[in-house]
Amino acid sequence: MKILVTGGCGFIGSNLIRHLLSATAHRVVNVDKLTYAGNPNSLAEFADAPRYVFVRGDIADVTLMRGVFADHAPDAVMHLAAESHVDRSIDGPADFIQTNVVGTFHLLSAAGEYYQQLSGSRAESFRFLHVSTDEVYGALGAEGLFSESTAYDPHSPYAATKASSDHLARAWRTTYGLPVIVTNCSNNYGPYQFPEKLIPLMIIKAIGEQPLPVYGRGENVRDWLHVVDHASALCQVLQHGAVGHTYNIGGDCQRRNIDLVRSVCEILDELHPRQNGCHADLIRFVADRPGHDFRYAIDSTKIRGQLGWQPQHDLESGLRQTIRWYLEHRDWWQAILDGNYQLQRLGRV
Ligand code: NAD
Ligand code: TDX
Repeated sequence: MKILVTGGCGFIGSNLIRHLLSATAHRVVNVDKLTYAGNPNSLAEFADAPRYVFVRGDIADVTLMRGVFADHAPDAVMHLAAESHVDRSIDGPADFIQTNVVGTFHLLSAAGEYYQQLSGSRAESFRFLHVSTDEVYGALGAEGLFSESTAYDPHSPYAATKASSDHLARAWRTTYGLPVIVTNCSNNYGPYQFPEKLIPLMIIKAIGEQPLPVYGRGENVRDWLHVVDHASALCQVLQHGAVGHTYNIGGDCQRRNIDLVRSVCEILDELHPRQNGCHADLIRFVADRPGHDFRYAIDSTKIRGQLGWQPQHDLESGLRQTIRWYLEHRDWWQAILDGNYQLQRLGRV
């Protein structure tokens, strides 16, 4: 099968492509605009792989996307390209609307036109997998879980644009018959995550002996899933998911932010001890995020029961492996801190 992955130079996309090229026989066409979050270094080992093609491009460029479909004739789309960071969406929502809403619209249009030209078994097996987030459901109080039938109630500009893109994807199925499946996943962690997100930010700041900024009192709760488990869930849904269905993906692993940050500190105390004191001494409570959703938690009964998926990583060992990865791959994140990856990705150094 040839799979068109969008956003494949990002955190989840690069882990997904690594999984597709290492654990399956699929071919991959990766379309990525290379925004600040797109980093070809994350896929450096596949640069010349025969089953991998990289196209630098914007999903909002419908002419380019039509050309990609015509040239590469994919059997499926896994759509991950997005602006993904909540704090950035608060400071500047325009890019989020442009990529997540307008970009998804143009991608769906190009995919819909391409799908109309397919026939027979190729049309029957074609899938458009739209990858989304649990943030579309809003915030939970102390009790409850998000299920596939929870009403949408997005709060941040990021969540609102992802909700909008989910609705567009579903509309392309009901209106134009595009075989769409939607997934909504909880917070991911693991290797190659851009150091603006909580876990890599804390690891890198702690290694650099810098303050660890925890929003509010650190009581907000997130439900954590290792990125490799997300990748395996996406492959399972692509292969066996029912067209028109939604699958929630999560690791049944809720943690208060402060407890998670303390765990990161404890593991670092062991793997990378400070000369004086422990890493938790670096924790600082800072101003809260505006509109900060209190708790996310996913009910993943459907994907576990209907598709037989289950995560392979528990948080303790996954976190330890992730911290080890950041300690052993300083080059990857130091280039980001130095701004050099921007030049590397443009082929200038
Ligand atoms: P990321 O920010 O690490 O990567 C996004 C990628 O998309 C980058 O490579 C970027 O260059 C590319 N991109 C951005 N705009 C583009 C455009 N207009 N055209 C082409 N490429 C473009 O994001 P991520 O954390 O890997 O998230 C991937 C997807 O998964 C997103 O759709 C996100 O909403 C969703 N998601 C993320 C999480 C999470 O915890 N990170 C959880 C659930 C769902
Ligand atoms: O410095 C920080 N301090 C802090 O306390 C940062 C960056 C975050 N936080 C808190 C805010 C959240 O409660 O940690 C929690 C996690 O924050 P992020 O890593 O920014 O993730 P979140 O806002 O939960 O969104 C993530 O999960 C859902 C991804 O960024 C989204 O793309 C995904 O859809």
